[in-house]
Amino acid sequence: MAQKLLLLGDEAIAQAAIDAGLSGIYAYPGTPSTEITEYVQKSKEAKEKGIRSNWSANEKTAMESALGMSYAGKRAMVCMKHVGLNVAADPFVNSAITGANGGIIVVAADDPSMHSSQNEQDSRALGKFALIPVLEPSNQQEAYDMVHYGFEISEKYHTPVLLRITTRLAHSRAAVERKPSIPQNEMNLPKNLRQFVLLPAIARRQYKDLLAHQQDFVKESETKGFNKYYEGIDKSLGVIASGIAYNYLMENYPDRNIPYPVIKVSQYPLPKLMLEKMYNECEKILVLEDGYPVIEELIRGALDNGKKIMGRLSGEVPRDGELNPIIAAKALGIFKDIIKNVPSIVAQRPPSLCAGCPHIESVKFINAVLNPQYTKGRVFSDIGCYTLSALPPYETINSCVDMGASITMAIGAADAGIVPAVAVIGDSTFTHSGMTGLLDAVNNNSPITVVILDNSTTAMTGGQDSSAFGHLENICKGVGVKEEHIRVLDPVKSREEENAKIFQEELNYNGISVIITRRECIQTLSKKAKQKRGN
Ligand SMILES: Cc1ncc(C[n+]2csc(CCOP(=O)(O)OP(=O)(O)O)c2C)c(N)n1
Ligand code: SF4
Repeated sequence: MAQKLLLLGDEAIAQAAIDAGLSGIYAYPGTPSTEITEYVQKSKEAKEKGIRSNWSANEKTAMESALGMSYAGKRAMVCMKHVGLNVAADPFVNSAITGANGGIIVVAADDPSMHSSQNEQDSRALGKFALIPVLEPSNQQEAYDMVHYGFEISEKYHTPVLLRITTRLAHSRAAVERKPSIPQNEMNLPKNLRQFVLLPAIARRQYKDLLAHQQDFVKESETKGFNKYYEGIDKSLGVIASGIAYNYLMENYPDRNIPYPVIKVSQYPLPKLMLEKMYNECEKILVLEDGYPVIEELIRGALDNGKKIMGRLSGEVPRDGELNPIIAAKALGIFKDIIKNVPSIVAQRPPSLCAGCPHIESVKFINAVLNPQYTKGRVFSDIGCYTLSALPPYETINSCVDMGASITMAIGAADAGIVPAVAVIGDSTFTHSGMTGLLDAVNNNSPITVVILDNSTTAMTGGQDSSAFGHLENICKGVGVKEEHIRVLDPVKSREEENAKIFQEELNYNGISVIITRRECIQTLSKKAKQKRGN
């Protein structure tokens, strides 16, 4: 009998990849995708099978490493949060032109409602942009099954496949039935030696191949994949529900007795024949999708030819934020007020730095120097636990846009005359995408002070290894920061005055200086201590 496991959506994807002959998983952490790679890293089975699973420096390097694995004919998975797909966009879009050799699945975990993100962009749009098949599971079992199918079509059509999930699916559990394990592919180099050489003449030819495959992708969507047309007797409405939105729709019909025709969309390009059938037989169409109105916009078209299409654009569904069963019920006109009072214990609390966090001492000495004298000075920050210093009681930082933007924004601000222009960046974010900005600063001789908060981990996403570990001083020296302007400080209370003095010295220097504040995150420290004690 097939084994059943109780798995998070993320874990179902990881287990499926292990079972489907994965040879390597490449990723940079980012909520809600992190648990996929962590599951493979902790899996005994993955270890025995020799599946490679170390963290990459960023999403672009992860995507490219996976492409190298695919080049060798083996199966690879790349995982990231939605904004990570922006970082990986160059190799991601170009991998559609090279095509895959061994199967390659790119998992993008979207975060509608921005529970832990800067935006709520929808990765389906990027999948369409790259012209590749997109899979969008509606539950954990489907997430598991789609990984097997995704690798199959990736190898059948020599295309990367995008698997798009959202937070609630990634982070909720359900029983998942496993399939029998498949062995890993043997090394099998591309027959066409130029497949991965995107010189214009080759790229033009391969782009035509990709365009020709679009019909195959639609046929798969229409007939062999995960899209379904369910008949209904009441044709006053047709419902299109994609991914987890199908789950939310069905939660309103516990006996599964929905009167309207329903298209469950879990695969793109969209199943054109199914859409045409619904469009012709139903008076109105309601589109439920978690994220952007991708489907709604496509079927409405630029000229909206009359049939009433309801969804996020027409206002029946809120334009932003994640969906849930109540929003689906309201859009269907069957909403009954069943919301219970939220107990006070689950009331929202503002996030804050942990008591004893090393970042606290760093922002304190920054504030101690900047606040009294430099009212026009600004602190450009990056993304990490230290971003919380935007909030009271510290209110230290003035920006947080994307990973790496602290140093480069400080460069532009200094060019514009802001004095002092300070950049604050974590160790993991520095090696993700701060290093190249530092090189710009060196080449411009920008008068900026960069504070690298080295807590020896990627704390914000749960304490994954940091690629920066043991390398920071050498990287800074290597890109050309003068050795005497690389200062390493211990961010502890007893040294606040001394640290403030050094910070002031570097602010006075009219060039690029780097201050590394080094003390381990207390959470990873206590995790290690617990592991040592064996509990
Ligand atoms: C492109 C992108 N990838 C991943 C993330 C998720 N993420 C937010 S902060 C962060 C790294 C934090 O590490 P670090 O800079 O060392 O700071 P710490 O949290 O340890 O203080 C990550 C991975 C993101 N926001 N954007
Ligand atoms: S997890 Fe670590 S780095 Fe983040 S706030 Fe807590 S102690 Fe600070």
